[in-house]
Amino acid sequence: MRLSPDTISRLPGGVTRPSYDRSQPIGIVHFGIGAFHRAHQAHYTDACLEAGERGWMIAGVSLRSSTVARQMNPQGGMYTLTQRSDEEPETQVVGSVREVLVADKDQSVISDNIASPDCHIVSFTVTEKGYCRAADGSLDFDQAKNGFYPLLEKALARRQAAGLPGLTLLSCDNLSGNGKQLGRLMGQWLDKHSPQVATWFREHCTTPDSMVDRIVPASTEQDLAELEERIGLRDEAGIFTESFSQWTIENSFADAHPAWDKFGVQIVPSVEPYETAKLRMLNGAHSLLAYAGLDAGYSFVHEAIADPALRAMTQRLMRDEAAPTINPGKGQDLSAYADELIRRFDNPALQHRLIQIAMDGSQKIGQRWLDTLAIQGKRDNSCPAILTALAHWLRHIRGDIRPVDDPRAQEFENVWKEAGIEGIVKAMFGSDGLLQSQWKPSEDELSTIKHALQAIS
Ligand code: CS2
Repeated sequence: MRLSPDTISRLPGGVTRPSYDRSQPIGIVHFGIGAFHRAHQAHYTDACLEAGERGWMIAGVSLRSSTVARQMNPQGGMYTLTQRSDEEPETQVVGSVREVLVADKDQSVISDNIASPDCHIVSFTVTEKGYCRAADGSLDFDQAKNGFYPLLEKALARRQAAGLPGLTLLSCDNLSGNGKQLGRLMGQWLDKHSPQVATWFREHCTTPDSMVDRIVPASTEQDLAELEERIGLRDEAGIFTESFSQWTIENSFADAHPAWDKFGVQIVPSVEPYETAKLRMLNGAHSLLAYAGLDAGYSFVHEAIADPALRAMTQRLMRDEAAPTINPGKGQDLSAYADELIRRFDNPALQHRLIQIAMDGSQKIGQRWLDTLAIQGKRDNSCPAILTALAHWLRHIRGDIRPVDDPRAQEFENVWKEAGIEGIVKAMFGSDGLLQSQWKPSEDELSTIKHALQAIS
């Protein structure tokens, strides 16, 4: 029997469930309703609703597939969230999502929701590639026409015409200056397609930066079967995560927002120090563990981090290479942060797959590794852990070892074929290389990567 509003009364007592009215207005439209959103923003919003706030139900939007809609809509938008640690798993039902809409077939409902006076926030977890940036960081209009941009343009135009307040567009993706990037890219889209809306957008809407953090492995059939065994109902949309959760948002809202801050969310003048620490230390370490860990034959983060050589390399990346590039905010202790990250990576109950982290490397390594290299390079400091990690990434994208899930996979495979092991490092990172960034590698750095690559090939 499936989890749904009609069946939740059958759940065992230990599983908490929403007691609020779920027919109240939709205040948030969320693009990219994957596992991360459900473990994070929707969970904080559920806590606000449970505490008696009204008007913050979420309409989720899937941009690419109808899978999540098929999982959640028959359950009335409900799903369970299970926290896994070394203690008994803790499961609760989250009720803040009303329904899941699919971009290409529910366009008018999505637009109605955003254009409604009840809506105050449009949020995003569309992953790095969902912002449709060209290699130089500007908007790639060709890609963007299949993303959220045209939908949002139409809905914003309706708000403008109706004289409604602007919206907070809240990016919750792992990009540096995620809000600033969203504002810039959305502005570029509107300048080209609706200059009048562009002016209104810049005057009335805001795009706060935010740092989001919670490790959320993709759920497996085994997870769902065990859950069903434990709670007596089948939940096709069940999410499994760690107990840790963090959200820091720049205090720049266009309009009302849920009192997320009552549930641990920090609303601060600038997110930058938290965001850079998270991207360069947590995500930077994750990507290193992914590529080097897969090459060492591991499947999960907790296995890779238990390997003494990989553990030492991870510590070096976080403490010696990334941390010195971060200006800590008030009360931010980067060494304690690194300790905590290692503890989180060690959690065997999470079963976080390295291959999940390895995907979309072309979109990730800029803010995770190359920014650190750029800053350390200017100081004449070398970063052996990141350079070794780059060698593992290059090996990964060769395309003949394991499947490469990356929007640029084909391009990379072709370059590998042309350049071979002798030329690949320069073809990727040299002055005319495919991956242009702030980091201008020295000859020494290029040859360190090449030697590391030869050693693992
Ligand atoms: C991971 C992140 O898949 C990845 O690239 O590094 O999803 C990571 O688990 C989250 O950012 C943690 O907050």
